[in-house]
Amino acid sequence: MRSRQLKTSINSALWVVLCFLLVSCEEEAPDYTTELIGSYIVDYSIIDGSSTDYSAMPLEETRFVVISSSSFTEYANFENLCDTNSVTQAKVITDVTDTLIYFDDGTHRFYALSDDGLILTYEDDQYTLSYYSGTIPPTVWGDPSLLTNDVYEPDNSFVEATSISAAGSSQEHYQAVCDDEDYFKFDALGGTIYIIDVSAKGSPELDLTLTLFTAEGDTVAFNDDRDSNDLDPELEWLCDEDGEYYFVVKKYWDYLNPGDSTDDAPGTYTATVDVTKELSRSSNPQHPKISKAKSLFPR
Ligand SMILES: [Ca+2]
Ligand SMILES: [Ca+2]
Ligand SMILES: [Ca+2]
Repeated sequence: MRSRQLKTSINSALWVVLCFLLVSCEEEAPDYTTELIGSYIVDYSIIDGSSTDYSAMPLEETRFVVISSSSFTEYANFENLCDTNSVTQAKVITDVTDTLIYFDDGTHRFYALSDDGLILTYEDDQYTLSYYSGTIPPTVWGDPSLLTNDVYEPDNSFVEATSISAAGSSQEHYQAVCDDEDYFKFDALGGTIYIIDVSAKGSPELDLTLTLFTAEGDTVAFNDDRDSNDLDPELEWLCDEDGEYYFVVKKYWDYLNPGDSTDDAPGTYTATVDVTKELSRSSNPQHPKISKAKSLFPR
């Protein structure tokens, strides 16, 4: 009798241990989805063999990915620059394994977690993401007054204009997305010829314009291209009266279509105001140019 009771007790104990082990095994199964949940900023991408270093770009031009338990959302500020429509791709997550994220459209991404964030791959494309704690999309995407593309920002108005010497020293600026406008001001003497030079030689796709104003905001002169072979603007200007003068540098399409930023390439340029340079001027031909960025996850 005792033996039967002992056997029953042992069996019960074994069942308890077995159940405990089963529950333990279930609890120890990794929740891969949870590991991926987070907000990320894109540092680097390789798409169709073309590399892009987003970490070197101002905040208004980089991209973000937000992963929740059920969705994968990409944000890019290129299709409607500084508009609210910044979600370029939203996918529903159906499953996550230790290496793969599956979506309801039948596509998938390989992933690998790193100390800093996440690496996503699909065929030969690769995206390196870092954890990001800021607001997505960034506030600047809806407010050009918050642009951060160069050290002179914000300079999108007369009152925020950057002072520049008329003695020939150069300033390096950046023309960004979001209808960036860069205002300058300088003191000029009546009877003096000034040369205002805007050069984007390091950014060959950047097509700039230059408009000169009085301190009252009246337009004095405008130039788009200094000649038929050079998209950079330049003005030779005889100052009539002592005073403070302003000029603004804008991308050609921003000048032509204010508020529509779907068509301009950003880039760096230098601005110089001088009284001594020689200048050769000619006509202002138009140079239509449409630039569209590719989606981060085109497939
Ligand atoms: Ca700027
Ligand atoms: Ca600006
Ligand atoms: Ca131009």
